[in-house]
Amino acid sequence: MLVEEGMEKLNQPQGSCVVTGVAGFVGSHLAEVLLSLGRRVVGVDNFFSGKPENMETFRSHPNFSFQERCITEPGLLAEIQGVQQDLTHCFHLAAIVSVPYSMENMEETLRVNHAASVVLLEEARSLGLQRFVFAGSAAEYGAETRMPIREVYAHNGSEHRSPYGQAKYWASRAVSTCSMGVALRFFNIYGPRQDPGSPYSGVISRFVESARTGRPLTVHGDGSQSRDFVHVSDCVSAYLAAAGLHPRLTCAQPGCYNIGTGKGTTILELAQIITSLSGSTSRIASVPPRAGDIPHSLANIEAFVTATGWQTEVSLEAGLRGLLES
Ligand code: UD2
Repeated sequence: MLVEEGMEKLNQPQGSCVVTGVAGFVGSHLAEVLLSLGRRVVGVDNFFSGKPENMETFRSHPNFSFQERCITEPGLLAEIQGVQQDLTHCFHLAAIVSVPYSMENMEETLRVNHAASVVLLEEARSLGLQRFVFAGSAAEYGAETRMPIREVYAHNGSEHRSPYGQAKYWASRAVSTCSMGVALRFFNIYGPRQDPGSPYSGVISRFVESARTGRPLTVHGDGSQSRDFVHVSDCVSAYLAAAGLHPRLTCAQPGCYNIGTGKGTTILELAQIITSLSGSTSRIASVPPRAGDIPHSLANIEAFVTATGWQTEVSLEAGLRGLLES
């Protein structure tokens, strides 16, 4: 649908896009859609957590080129522009993505997730790019208890629970106060290619893998904690709208926006939906609560919906069915 609508725009002059973190779960989906809309994409990744296989569907696309580089390298965008002179957009998704890793590597996390992001933003501005879109996070709200969470709830005095949340907040603040910057604060993203491999992988990827293999779905605590699960394809649409590249939606004004569904699901409900949809014989097992877990996380998405006309299109049930069938 998105691709067909985009085809109408193919004859218009188009610039190239940089996607950092292109070998990651979300970055790879974004690159795929940008290419299908006729954009040229320069992907950047250092494979710290990204994987070459995530790029399989577009690695040899004629409009795609890849730079195995680290975002902390100064002058990165200028160098890319030296080769690809028509850069118009930078989607900055590369980051240290593990919250537990950030706890043990605070300095590195602040350097990569905050300092390098600000340098990249400055470069994008001085090179005259039209838009810099940043992957922020619900972690920027720290221990917030007011639900649903509005963008203004994150502020300089917020109590962040990890260097990851702190760094994302500082970077989002810098991006959203720049005249070409949009920071998107994503809640719990799920979808194809999300790695189920570690205890801190997204709960949906873990539960789907367990249901498939007949292992128990391990629910931390009583399962009454809830999250706002948003499908990766809706996140990609949000990126496009933030950049003014969505064929149907209005371009977002610079600023900071929540991206979620506005609907909460408890972890116990989630486990039940997955076992029921999959027809799995896996049982649901209760394990001790996870240290540092927040009870609830729910986005107020009014700001982005009003700014762009964006709506989520994939219900949790449809998204889970898709994952279970893949
Ligand atoms: C999300 C982000 C994290 C950070 C954080 C900020 C993901 C994958 N992680 O962490 O990067 O932005 O939000 O608040 O989006 N659970 C189980 N069993 C499992 C795995 C998880 O019960 O096998 C529970 C877990 O205890 C938690 C909930 O599921 O209550 C969600 O866990 P998660 O790791 O998917 O995501 P979250 O919200 O902790």
